[in-house]
Amino acid sequence: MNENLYLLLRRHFPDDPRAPWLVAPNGDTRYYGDIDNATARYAGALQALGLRPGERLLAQVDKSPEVLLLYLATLRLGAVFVPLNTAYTPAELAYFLNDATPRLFVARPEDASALQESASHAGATLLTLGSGGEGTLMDAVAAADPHIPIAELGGDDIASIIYTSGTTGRSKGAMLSHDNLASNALTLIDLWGFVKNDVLLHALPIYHVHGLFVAVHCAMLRGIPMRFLPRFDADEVIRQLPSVTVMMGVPTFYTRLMDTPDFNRDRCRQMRLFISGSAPLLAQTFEAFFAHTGHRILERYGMSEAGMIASNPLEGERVAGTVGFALPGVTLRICAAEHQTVTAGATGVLQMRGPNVFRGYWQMPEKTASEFTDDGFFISGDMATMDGQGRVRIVGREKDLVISGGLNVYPKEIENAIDALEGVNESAVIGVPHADLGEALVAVICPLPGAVIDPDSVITQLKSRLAGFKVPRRIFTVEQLPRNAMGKVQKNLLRERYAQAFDS
Ligand code: MCA
Ligand code: AMP
Repeated sequence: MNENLYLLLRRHFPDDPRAPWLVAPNGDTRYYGDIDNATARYAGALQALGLRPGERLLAQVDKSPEVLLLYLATLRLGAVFVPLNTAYTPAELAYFLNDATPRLFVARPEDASALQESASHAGATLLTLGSGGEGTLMDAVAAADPHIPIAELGGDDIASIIYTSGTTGRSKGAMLSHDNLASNALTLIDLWGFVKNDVLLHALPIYHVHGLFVAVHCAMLRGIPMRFLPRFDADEVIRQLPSVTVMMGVPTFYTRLMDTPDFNRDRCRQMRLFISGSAPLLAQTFEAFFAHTGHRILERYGMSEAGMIASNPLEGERVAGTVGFALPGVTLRICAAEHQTVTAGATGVLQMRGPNVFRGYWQMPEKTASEFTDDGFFISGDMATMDGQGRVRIVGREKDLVISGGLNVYPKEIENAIDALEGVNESAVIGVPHADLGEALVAVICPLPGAVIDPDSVITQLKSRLAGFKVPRRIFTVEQLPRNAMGKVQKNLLRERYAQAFDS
């Protein structure tokens, strides 16, 4: 049987070709009945440009319906879709191009000249796609042969590589198979009770598992429309709420909505479900949202390496501060050192096994092996507890990771960039509480003797190298970083010292 995910999605398209698929804020609508012809043409273009099964297509493009067609066409061809955060700078892009070695690289038209050299160096053909559907990709699509067969694939074939940052400062590409994506989405449409008359509000970026796979696959497997916003904008979301039934978001979406005057119970009257994930949802946000709207946000837990892993129930109690139970088919356990399972309620590292768990890191077999136990469980790096009923609470992270507005930042990468600046002896980057973003970055810099650090200049220099969300929002200078007896920087002390950095 051909296990190409595109075929699974296509089997669930509504019978009515005029069933809406994507509806833009201005009402422009794309229809389910047009997807198959459009993606056939895109696939014809990609093949003519040299893309073969198993080869990578790297895309750093603004959110638009065309990007979803590009993704679906890549699946059709059996090639591997590699989406990248649009905030990455050309310097960061060079790394991804050299690591993924894509056959094709699709960039925004305005970025093309800055990226051409890196693309050529990596052996990739550069194409452009603008948010209005303009660019050289579309010229190729217009001229394409639309009669390309759908690639015959097994479930283990790789559909996508999602880059996640790493503790060493080097990003790793998590390889997700057609079966990983299909099994997770099939589970979620039942678990979250998607029905034919649902409408999904889509305000997430489409370069992560959350916005691209969880949201889009759930909608397409039920054949329902998505209100497709270019980005999260609280006013636009509030305007759309009366015409949708389900929204997926990161906690920042919910705090921003509550900070907006027009957001009230009446706007949410016909909502069936608000889902939150990618970062911890504070119990106070959960309670405030309930008081504000009468809705209990359904919190779930996921990772790029495993899609959705645990979820609060649709029916039954949604408990603030917990992420609910393992998804059907997923086995979770909490382990202490040497992978011994701890007793119910005790804290340890969350490990998982199931059809959702990825096929390894792209070209990093040793790293992959070190993140799995001998009996095949993936070690998440999240600290958690599980009660006697199997309800999971994420209580911390073993990995040195900050999650800001739902985006992951590994401090090591930022420290490396700061340490390379003139006058810096060493630095430590931490995440501290931030009302809007959950956590925000603070850099504590120890200058070289006699050097003076200008925080504004540090920020300006970092912005030219790193994506904006990775640039610390506050910079402090100290004479010495606190260290323990082993010489390790005591970040817990720094987090305490700067805990109020963003209190207004
Ligand atoms: C933007 N900025 C940020 C962030 N986003 N700073 C810190 N953290 C952020 N998340 C900075 C920009 O660099 C810019 O800085 C300024 O904020 C304004 O940028 P803008 O693009 O206008 O920001 P925004 O529209 O307000 O975006 C905030 C956001 C967005 C809506 C929270 O970041 C977002 O949509 N986050 C969701 C991410 C997501 O989908 N995560 C899922 C991955 P300056 O002004 O200095 O230039 S995790 C995942 O997939 C797993 C599987 C899971 O469990 O879901
Ligand atoms: P990413 O690498 O971007 O896929 O992010 C995955 C990480 O996000 C997980 O390992 C967790 O640390 C975090 N995460 C996702 N969902 C939640 C949640 N509901 N509560 C707490 N942390 C979460």
